[in-house]
Amino acid sequence: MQNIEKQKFLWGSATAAYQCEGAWDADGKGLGEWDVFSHGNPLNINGATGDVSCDFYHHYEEDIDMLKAGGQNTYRFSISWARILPNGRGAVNQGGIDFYNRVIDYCLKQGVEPNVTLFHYDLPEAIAKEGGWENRAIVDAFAEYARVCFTAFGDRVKLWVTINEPKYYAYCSHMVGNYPPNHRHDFNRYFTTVYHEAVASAKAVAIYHSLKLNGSIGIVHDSSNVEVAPDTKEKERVHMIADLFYNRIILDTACKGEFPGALIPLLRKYGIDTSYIKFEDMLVFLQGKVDFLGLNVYNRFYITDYSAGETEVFHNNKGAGSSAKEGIRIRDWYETAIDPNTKRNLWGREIYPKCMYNTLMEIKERYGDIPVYITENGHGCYEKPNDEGYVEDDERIEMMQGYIDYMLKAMEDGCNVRGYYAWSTMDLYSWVNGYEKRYGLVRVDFDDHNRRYPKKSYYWFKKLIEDYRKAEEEYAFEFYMNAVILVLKKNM
Ligand code: BGP
Repeated sequence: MQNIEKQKFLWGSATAAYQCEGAWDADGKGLGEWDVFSHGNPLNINGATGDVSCDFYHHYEEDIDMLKAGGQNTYRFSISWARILPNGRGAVNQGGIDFYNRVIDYCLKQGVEPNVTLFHYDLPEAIAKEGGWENRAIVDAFAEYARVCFTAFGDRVKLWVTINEPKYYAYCSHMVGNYPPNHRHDFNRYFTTVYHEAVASAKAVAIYHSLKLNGSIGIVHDSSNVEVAPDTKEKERVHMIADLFYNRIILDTACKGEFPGALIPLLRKYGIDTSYIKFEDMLVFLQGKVDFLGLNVYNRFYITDYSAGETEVFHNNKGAGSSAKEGIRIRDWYETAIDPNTKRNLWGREIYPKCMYNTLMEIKERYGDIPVYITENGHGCYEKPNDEGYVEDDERIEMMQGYIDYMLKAMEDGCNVRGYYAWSTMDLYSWVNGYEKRYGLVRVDFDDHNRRYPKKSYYWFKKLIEDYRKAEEEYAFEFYMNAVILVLKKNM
């Protein structure tokens, strides 16, 4: 299991620390920003917390067993920074190290490749209090944390991710305002955060490479390939700005080691602060190029010309309780377009499987043959189990099959995709949406000791993996036979 390069396609599923672990104050863990937010901030509109969640902390063996029995050979999870460094930096918490050692060792024992993310939204409160990602000091704190993790787990973990969705995280924290520290429409904070995340990620990549641990490291981007509605007047301009805003600030720095130059004049023109951009960071980007790209694929970014009105983001954390459609309008830049031919989920997010293909082809065109993992793809919905606790989630199956078919098509067309992770391994805390919005392949009964029940999608995914493996073997056999025939012919 240790040599990813020689490995077969990885099929697995994913979770994140705050969303599934629970045990929020166990074994020396420090306070996280989400612990504070979920305990009483009025903006936590559904009132749920990750205090217990599905209690992965105590159920990890059961979850990994289930995953393995479902034919999955990889598990993506994240480390809680505050579990490892309760104060964000300085003293290391042995309780945290021990927990992740147990999880990693159990994965390896079961033949499941761990894919480990260092930061998935859950900032230690101590760092948040210093200004979090807005404060340049976080770059060194993150580097210190990354080094502790590489040193403790790098002998066994061969797939690392620095940061999960730097852009979407900054977007929710500073544009939507639904994630802590809950700022709204704040471009200065948004760009400062994204920039510091990009620098911190590049630094962690460089540290990882310097340690020569014989694995690979990447970043996970929430892929929002920009598509412009056909009747848009200023197609090129709109596309260029949105692509800088959404994608290039992360992808160019991580994959090319270059900060997208066009962004600086754009920000200045609109009075957005650029003082945090340092000349010396350009070297950091160059030295911190990723080995692979992780893509969380949910939707595209479909836009048109700005029409009128102030900058506004539209978001729905109430599901069926709200009719809001996910979108944005940025004064003088662009706004979300509504495609009348596509469906939306109950949280107002567009369902558009073809964005999987379009994203992958765009990555290939821009960044060449870089290995890509689909680090998340899934479908959030309300669910009702039958009397046996079984959920028939046909809607999820249909949706995910569509995305996977487009992934396979992109692979046929030359995209270097190495693995796919369903979001999520089991039901878990869906951030501000709470627990009603479910994503798991395995149902969790939060009211009955967190009992696990595989859903219909779990069995569908298992069969899909089996069929894929069979095809892989047949192909390998055919390839081998053709090679034998060729050698025989040559020697005749
Ligand atoms: C991704 C995040 C995950 C997960 C998923 C679903 O952006 O990386 O943590 O939550 O989206 O989003 P949500 O739970 O908000 O519906």
